[in-house]
Amino acid sequence: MKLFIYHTPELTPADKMPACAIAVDVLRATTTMATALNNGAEAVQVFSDLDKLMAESEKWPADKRIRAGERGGGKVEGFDMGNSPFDCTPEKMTGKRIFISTTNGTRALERVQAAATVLTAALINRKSVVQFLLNKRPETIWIVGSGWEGSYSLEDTVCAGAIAQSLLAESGIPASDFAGNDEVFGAIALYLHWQDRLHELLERASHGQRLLGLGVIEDLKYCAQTDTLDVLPVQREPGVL
Ligand code: 3SL
Repeated sequence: MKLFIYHTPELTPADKMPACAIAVDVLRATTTMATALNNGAEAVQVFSDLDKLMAESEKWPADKRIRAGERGGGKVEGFDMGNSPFDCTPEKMTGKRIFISTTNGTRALERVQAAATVLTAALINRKSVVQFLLNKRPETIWIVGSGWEGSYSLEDTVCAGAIAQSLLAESGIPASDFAGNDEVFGAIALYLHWQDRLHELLERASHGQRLLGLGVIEDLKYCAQTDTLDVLPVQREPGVL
């Protein structure tokens, strides 16, 4: 196993794909997706384009679908929900297909959806992702942060570091063989420094600040929890987890 971390979709190599790609958007898309699947959603279908989402979801029975749309942190008008994990209750999710489009997270997933195996990860399901990787041992793994409109984000890098640190410790692979790029060491160092204060880190992060400014407070606490859900979002067909 060799791990590469890319901070944004724009920084991922355009001319190749790894054996396994993991899209991360801790605030909040991949946290919301993990919660939706954990709470009984039949599938999560991901779109970067809102019009395509509308057209595809129209083909699905109305009582079996939920349209989730977020732009700039807010809910898109006319959608059933925005991008809060607190909207993903078992009552709302059970048996439903979630058609979702968010500003950055869904773009990151689309960027790597041609990889042989595609997962999404957040802090809340870090352990399930690490366990899957330890069992499957893909030759190359990319963790791709969503960032914010092309810029680096602390929360995605700390999650990449949390995965990397655990995988490195449990795989027994020497660090020099395990790390495919310098970003791996940087992400592990960030995680080790903040591991006991992840909520504080998320509050300091620029997107955390943006969400707090919108009055989104509890979501940050929820997204900062580690290893709380035993759920593994795996792509079963392009764009569908
Ligand atoms: O950028 C995204 O994909 C979202 O997760 C942003 S938000 O947390 O819903 O504002």
